[in-house]
Amino acid sequence: MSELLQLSDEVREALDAGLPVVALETTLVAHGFPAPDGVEVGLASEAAVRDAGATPATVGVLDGRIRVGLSADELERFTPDARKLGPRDLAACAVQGAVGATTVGGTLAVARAAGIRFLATGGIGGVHRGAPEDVSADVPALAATPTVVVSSGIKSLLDVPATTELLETLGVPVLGFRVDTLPLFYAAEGGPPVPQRVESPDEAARVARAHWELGGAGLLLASPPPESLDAVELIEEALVEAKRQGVSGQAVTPFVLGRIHERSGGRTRAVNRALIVANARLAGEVAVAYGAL
Ligand code: PSU
Ligand code: MN
Repeated sequence: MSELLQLSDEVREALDAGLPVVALETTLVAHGFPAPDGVEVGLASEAAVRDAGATPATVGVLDGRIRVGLSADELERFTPDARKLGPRDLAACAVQGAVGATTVGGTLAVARAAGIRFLATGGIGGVHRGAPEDVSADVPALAATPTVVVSSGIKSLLDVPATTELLETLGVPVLGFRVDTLPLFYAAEGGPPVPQRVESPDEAARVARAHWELGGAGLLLASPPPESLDAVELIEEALVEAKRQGVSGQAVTPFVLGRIHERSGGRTRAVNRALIVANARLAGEVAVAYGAL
């Protein structure tokens, strides 16, 4: 394992000392934004984790190793031609020496191997609209990994009600951060009610600790975007376009995000960036609070 998994010195020292560490993914660096914006979003997320007093551990596959903690130069290598890696794709990518950007699911698999308990993203994957057989590996990975995932809910281009039902089935707690309804990625309002609400990073950390004491695994901490945008029509248009062009599977999310970023004149991109950075900060705060329990 030590050959395959390579932790940066900073991440290794933080983990060894029991200091707070937050895992960050690289799919949104490579595929979530038009290049080269993703790298800037990745760096801003790392800075937000540091601001909160935690150590960022950005995950990706480079040169045959699964890397945890990347330099700015290394982050630049996550270009749109990088592979998109769910949990099942990690091994082949490493063995084949390709550049691989990890999704939330892929990052969770690595976080578990490295012993990291906090992760931040924009919105998690889930059940695709009109394609109930296409369920993001983010969901089972969350159900299997003792980690707090901070996101602005489920990406609203998906079937949000079906995904929340699935999270319940799988025993994944969904905590609304100072909200009673699930944020809808770009939009703060309009989602289904959350089963539980928490008021502070400390409360979220205490719920996570109790859940883990009971043998539970992943928790979703859902935080509304700092600026809210109603993108319902744009999303519907982009989904129709994806279907018309025969886009399916792993390609749907990047296609739809790209399309709506373009169509909104960059407004969805700005909101997406802001919520990702805010979630990174909150994940850092929860990690710090957990360390202080
Ligand atoms: N959040 C964003 N932008 C993204 C993603 C999340 O704001 O691009 C990525 C994450 O890597 C997530 C992935 O794991 O989208 C889900 O893709 P899919 O639905 O194809 O599993
Ligand atoms: Mn999928």
